[in-house]
Amino acid sequence: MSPESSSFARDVREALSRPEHKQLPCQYFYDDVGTALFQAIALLPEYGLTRADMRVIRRLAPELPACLPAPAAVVELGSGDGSKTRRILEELARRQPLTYCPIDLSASALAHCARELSAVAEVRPIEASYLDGLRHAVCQRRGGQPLLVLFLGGTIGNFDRTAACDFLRGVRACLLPGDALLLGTDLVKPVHRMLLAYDDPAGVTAAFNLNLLARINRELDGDFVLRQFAHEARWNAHHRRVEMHLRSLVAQTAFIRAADLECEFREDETIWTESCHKFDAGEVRQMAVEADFACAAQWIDETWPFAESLLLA
Ligand code: AVJ
Repeated sequence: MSPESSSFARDVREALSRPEHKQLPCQYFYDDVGTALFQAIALLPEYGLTRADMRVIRRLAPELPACLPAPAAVVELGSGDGSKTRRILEELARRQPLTYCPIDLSASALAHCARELSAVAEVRPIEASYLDGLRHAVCQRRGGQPLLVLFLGGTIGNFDRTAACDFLRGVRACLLPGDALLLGTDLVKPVHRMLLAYDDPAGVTAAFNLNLLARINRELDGDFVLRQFAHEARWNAHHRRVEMHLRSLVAQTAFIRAADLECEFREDETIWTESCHKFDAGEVRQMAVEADFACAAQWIDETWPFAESLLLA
């Protein structure tokens, strides 16, 4: 077994054998099939998030150089979508040559990103988790030159609110005054709009969610019968998040050989697969201050409320 699939096996085992709510970590959505399904989600009329982020970035990119000390390096948490990042790099590269360090656990995502952006910046991919990768990138800093960290796309919404604050503090602890973080967050909108975005009528999000079980079958020799699970999106008003679940339609047992796990499900029991927290713009500024950043600017899309916030260390 590759080291990658053995940590997958370990996490699946831990997550599916807990006595409380079964919960799978959402980072495992993104194998090749899951990545392709997410790209399809981003094209759905019901899922406006990715297009809103692109619009916001198109607007902010030309304004960005005037908002911060000229960074010599841009570090992206997640290898990102080439087109959003390109906008930003192009504007910053007018002032001085740039190093671009995408951080991702997926080597193939990093390779794709390097191909897309090597014409705009010197690409130095870092295969690591976000904070480990960021620490590594910070060590490469040349002669006190400032860094800009990108965390786009609203991925921070996958963390619980306290974990999101802790994460921002973790990022801040790696940075020096003069460094900056550009942070994307999806904003609260009418509930029916949010639910439709995570339960589209064509069933693309359902396929994305179910692919997690398909991936366990493929990589960990599991025997989940996918037709006996249903995709479900719920709005949790207390936590202001959309939760994705997989509901077991019958009482059943699944075997996952490579995780050495026999997993029982009651009828209607769910596996909680993702949380997508929604914010309001003031709350993001507040979180920034709590993590010892100053919010220098915020750009918001009006059609699909989504914010990019520029936070200065
Ligand atoms: C990539 C984490 C921003 O939370 O909206 C899309 C992932 N999940 N549809 C999100 C996702 C279901 C997405 N992020």
